[in-house]
Amino acid sequence: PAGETPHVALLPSAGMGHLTPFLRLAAALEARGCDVTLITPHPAVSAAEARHVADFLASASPRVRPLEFHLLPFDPASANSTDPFFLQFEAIRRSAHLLGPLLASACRAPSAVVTDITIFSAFVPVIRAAGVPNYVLFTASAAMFALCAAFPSAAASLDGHAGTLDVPGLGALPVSWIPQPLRKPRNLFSAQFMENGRALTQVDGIIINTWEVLEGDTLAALNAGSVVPHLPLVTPVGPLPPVKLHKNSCLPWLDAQPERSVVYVSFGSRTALSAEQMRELGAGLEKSGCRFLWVVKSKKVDKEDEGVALEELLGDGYLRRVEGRGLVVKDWVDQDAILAHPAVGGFVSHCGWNSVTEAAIRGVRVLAWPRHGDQRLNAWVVERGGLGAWPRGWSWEGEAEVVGGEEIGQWVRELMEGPGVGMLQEDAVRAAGAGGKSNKGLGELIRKWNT
Ligand code: BUP
Repeated sequence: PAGETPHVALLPSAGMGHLTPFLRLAAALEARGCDVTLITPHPAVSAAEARHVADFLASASPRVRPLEFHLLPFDPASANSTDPFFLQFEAIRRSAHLLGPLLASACRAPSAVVTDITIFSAFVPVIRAAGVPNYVLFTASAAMFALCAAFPSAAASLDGHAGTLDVPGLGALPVSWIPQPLRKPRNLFSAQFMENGRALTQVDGIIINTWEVLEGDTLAALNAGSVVPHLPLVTPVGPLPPVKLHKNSCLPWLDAQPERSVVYVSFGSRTALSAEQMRELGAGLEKSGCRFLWVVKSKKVDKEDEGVALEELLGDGYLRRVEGRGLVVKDWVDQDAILAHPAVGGFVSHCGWNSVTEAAIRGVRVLAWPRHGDQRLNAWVVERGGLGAWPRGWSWEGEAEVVGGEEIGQWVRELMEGPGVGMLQEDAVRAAGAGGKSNKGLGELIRKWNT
C-alpha cells in the first residue's frame, strides 16, 4: 500500500556473475529504505556460492531477510546438458510452482518480485497468480540483453555462410560472438534462452546493471522498441556498487608494489583455462616483464576441484622464477579491493559483466580475453566504450588454438603502458552516485513499487 516501505523479493539463479548483482541490488534497495527478501535456492550450485550468500546475510542489515527456496530433486540425465550452471537453472525452473506458497509464507506480501534473467520465464505464471509486479534483473550488458530479446526472431537468420546475425539495435554481429550453445541445435541452454527471450514482454520491467554513458545507444534502441516491439521499460541502475564481504590476503603483497605497476589477471568464477593455455599465459606474464597478481582456476565449480597444486598446473620452477614479481593464487580473492588498490594498473579479464563494471568503477584499463557465453559481446562494449583493448583473434573455450606466451606478453606490456581510463571511471561513479541517472532510475522503480 502507498506510503508503506516497499518490500522487494529478489530471486537470483546460480553463478557468482548472477548472484553478485543480486546481492548488490539487495544492498542498494535496503540502503534506500526498502525491506528486502533474498530468496535463496537450495542446494546451491557450489560451496563457494552458499558461503557467499551466508557471509552477505551475516553482514547485511536485518531489513534483508533470507527465504530458503528448496528445489525439487532433479535428475541431470533428464536435461540435455552437462554444465553445472545450466543444470541448476533447470532445477530452479522446474521448481517454479513452489514459489507461490513460499511467497505466501513471507512475513509481508511483496510489492515486487525481481527474478534472474536465466530463470524468469518459468516464474511468470506463478508471480502473475500472486498478483505481484514482476521484474527481471539482467546481469550482463545491455548489448547482451538486446541479443537475448531479439534472438527468438533473429535466430531464423543465423546464417552460417554470411557468418553474421542481425540484431536490431546492435547491427550485424559475427556469429562467433554469440554464446556457443546458441549456435548448436537443441540443447538445454538454447531452450531456456529462447523461452526467456519470448517471455520478456510479459513482465512489468527490466533492470540492467549498466549505465547510460557506457551503453546509451543500445538502451535507447531497447526503449524505442527498435530491438523488439512492446518490451517493458528497461531501466539501467548500474554500476551497482560492490558490497564488502571478504578480507583480502593479497593486499599486503600489493601494498609492497609500486603504484600502477601490477597487472591483475582473472577469468572469473566459472572459466577454467586448459592446461596448455594456462602455461602459455604464465609464460606471457613472465615475458611481459610486468608485476602480476594471477587468480588461477582449473575447474568450473569447486565440487570438481580435487586440489591440484599450483606447481602442477604451472610447471616446475615457475613459482620460484616469478617470486617477488608475480603472486599466483588459487583461492577466492576480494577482486574489488584488488582493483581499487593503487598498485594495480591493468586487468586481464574474461569480461564477465561484473568484472567489467568493477574495472570501470575503479578506473582500471582492461585487456579483454573473453572465453565463453556473453563475454565477447561484453568485450565489444569494453572496446567501444574505451575501457580497454580486445585482441579479436584470441580463442575461446572449446577452440583448439592456444594463444602463445610471446603475444600475450606483448599485449600485457601495451595494456600497462596504455592511456588511463579516469574519465570513464568518473562517468561510472557519477551514474551510480546521488543525482546520477542510474541512481534516479532505481529511485523511480522504488516509487512505483510504493504506489
Ligand atoms: Br574468481 C573471483 N573473487 O576470486 P563476473 C571473482 N570475484 O571477488 P563470472 C571475486 O566474482 P558470469 C574471485 O569481482 C565479480 O564480482 C568478481 O562475476 C568476483 O564473472 C564476480 O565478472 C564474478 O560476472 O560470472 O564469475 O564468470 O560468467 O556469470 O559472468
